[in-house]
Amino acid sequence: MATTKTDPKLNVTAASSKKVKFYEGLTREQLIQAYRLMYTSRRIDDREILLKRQQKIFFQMSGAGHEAVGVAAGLALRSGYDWFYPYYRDRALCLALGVQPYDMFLQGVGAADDPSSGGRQMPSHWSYPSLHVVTQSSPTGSQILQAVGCAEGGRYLADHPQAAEIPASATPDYRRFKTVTWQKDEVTYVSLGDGTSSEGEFWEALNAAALGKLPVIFCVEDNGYAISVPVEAQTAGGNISRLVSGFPNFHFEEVDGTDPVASYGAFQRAARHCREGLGPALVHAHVIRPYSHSLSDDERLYRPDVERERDAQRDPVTRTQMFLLREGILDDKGINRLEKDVEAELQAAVDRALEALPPAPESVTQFVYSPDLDVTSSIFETPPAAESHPEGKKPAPKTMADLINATLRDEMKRDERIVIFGEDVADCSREEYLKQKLVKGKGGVFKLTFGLQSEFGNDRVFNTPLAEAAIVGRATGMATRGLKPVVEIQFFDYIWPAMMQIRDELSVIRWRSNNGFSCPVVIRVAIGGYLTGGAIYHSQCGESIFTHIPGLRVLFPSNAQDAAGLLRTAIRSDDPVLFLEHKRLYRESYGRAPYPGAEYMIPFGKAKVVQAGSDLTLITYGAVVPRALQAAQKLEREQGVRVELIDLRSLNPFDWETIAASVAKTNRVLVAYEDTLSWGYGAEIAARIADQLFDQLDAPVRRVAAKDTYVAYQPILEDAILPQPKDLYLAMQDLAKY
Ligand SMILES: Cc1ncc(C[n+]2csc(CCOP(=O)(O)OP(=O)(O)O)c2C)c(N)n1
Ligand SMILES: [Mg+2]
Repeated sequence: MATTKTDPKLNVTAASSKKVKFYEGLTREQLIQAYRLMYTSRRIDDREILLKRQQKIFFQMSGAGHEAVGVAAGLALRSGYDWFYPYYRDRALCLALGVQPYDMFLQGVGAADDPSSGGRQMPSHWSYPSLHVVTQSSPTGSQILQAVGCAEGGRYLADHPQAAEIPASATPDYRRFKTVTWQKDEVTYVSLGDGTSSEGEFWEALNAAALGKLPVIFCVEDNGYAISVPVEAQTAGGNISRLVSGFPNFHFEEVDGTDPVASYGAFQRAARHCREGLGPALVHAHVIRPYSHSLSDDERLYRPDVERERDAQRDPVTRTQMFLLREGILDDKGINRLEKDVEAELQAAVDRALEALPPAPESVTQFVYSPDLDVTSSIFETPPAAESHPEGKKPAPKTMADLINATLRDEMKRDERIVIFGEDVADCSREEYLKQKLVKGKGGVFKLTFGLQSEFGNDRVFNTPLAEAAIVGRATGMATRGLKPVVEIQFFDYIWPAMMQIRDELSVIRWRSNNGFSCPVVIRVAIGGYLTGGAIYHSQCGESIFTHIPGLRVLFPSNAQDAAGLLRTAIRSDDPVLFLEHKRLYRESYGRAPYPGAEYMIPFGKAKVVQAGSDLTLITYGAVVPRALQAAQKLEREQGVRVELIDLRSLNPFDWETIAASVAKTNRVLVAYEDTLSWGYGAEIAARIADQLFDQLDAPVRRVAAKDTYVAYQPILEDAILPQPKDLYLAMQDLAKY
């Protein structure tokens, strides 16, 4: 661990002392260029503020006060080589990396040609694929874990270069649509504000980066405020450097971020530490915020003039100008010429941007999902392999758990970009125990990943810290680089810390970057109840919360063969997938099957008609399928009512055609699901049927689901809460009477 501290009160004039005459290695030309970029950045902010007041743009977020540290990072790191997760105040960094002012104004006007998002995101939400600037969002801090994953992805590719290859003969999969690049000594930069350092994801990211000795530079741009909250009310002790100093493997810098020369030195040292493979670095840059938080904020409400004037004395733009004059690098005339040049450039850029065309309204649903690989297409429809029984003996059918494990194994053999991680998914983190055959290995609390670490090594299958946001956030960063993380969330009940990453990042990255980036992660989750003692926190469903998210595919198989076929399609697809595995079905005797082979796939959005019938349609999925079958068979036996049972198995997309065809035949529908009744998944299905198939109905659309409460521990209560075959039987009997 190394720490370099530059006094934040350091006056830039100190740079004229003999010792730092080399300006930390920056040439006079580079210093002039740095000033030009800083000045440009500030003037873009001023221009935008004017345009906002004239209602020609719709939002403004300034980078004022953060120019020096941004330019320093941009000069110390390599555009299109290193990777960047900048936050909204990093305008100067983006300019230093090569973004043009015109591109920034295109963002402001929301133009179709805005390279960051095509008018989908606010300005200052940077995304420039060719420069390796990865699409940013508005939640402060959700970029940090992804940066860690990005660095992990780069390291993995450097260690497995053949993973980047796309086998010519392969059935199409996501790899065809990803250009994968990496550098052995690349660095990932990520920045955040002082306030954002309070987010839990920041600490999860520091921990993961330190554990993995990953080449990430965390830059905390500390302007002393998070909107109106001052740093001493935000950070215990008022200084983030002090709090993070215990993390091992880090190089720390605390620097005056209004001084471009000192900041450049800090970034040079930080980058060297990372490039040499010694671990991550954190640059804590003290900056200022000369304008209010945003145009919606008036800082005079909580900051007195005296404090604002004190800040103004450290303004990086004026200080750098003074520095150039004092050092004799530019004279008054030179400064004037440079500033006039910039003004003319910006005027031309604004004029052009104001002429730019807006995006077409018809384009709004473009890039919610992959435009290249349609998961519902027949490419993903392959037959199960023919069974061969050399000794004439049929092998015992396998459980869902067995087939998921076998599918993961075969896909890992086929595609070296697949990495598996999560809590307890490895066989044994202390690998030497496995090597010495002292232990057999665990492979997941439900043993779904058993044997994979032993077979594929611990850089492809590994345990993570107990941090769900980190699991999904790191996976998202890796997938952005072209890997295929297949991660596990141990229990659906504990997916919630990852919700920000799933809802605001994973699912929306393709859309918000206008197809500039994508991250087709598979998240496997053990879900559901009927466990006899599972109680509130090991029985939850809640799939509709995820089917409500555009951009996320949601699957919920009810039997072993479907699980294998759908998981394979999920892994090969180009979209993020939530793969829900019902715990109760893992080892159930219902739905066992022989392994359908290493190429067996089922397209998404195709339901399975479990049994055909003419009197009533029962639509369900997951663990309700065997219960529904039981109820339907009893109803036919006892009352001669023939039920068509549809197992949706794919919840988003879902198979409307099969539903509509069945309802046209039976004219009666029951929708059943294990989740709580109100606002559940079946509510949408029922509403669509009522809306679009009204003419076909002879009876009301009915639902059977869990009571609107929590799943209790005591089995008598659990039975009363979750839908039982008896409930399904009674509802169907009632509908059949219409
Ligand atoms: C997760 C999240 N919570 C709240 C907000 C609203 N918000 C936007 S910026 C901000 C303050 C951020 O302060 P800081 O991290 O210090 O960055 P600064 O704006 O000062 O550079 C807040 C609370 C948000 N965008 N995201
Ligand atoms: Mg701040």
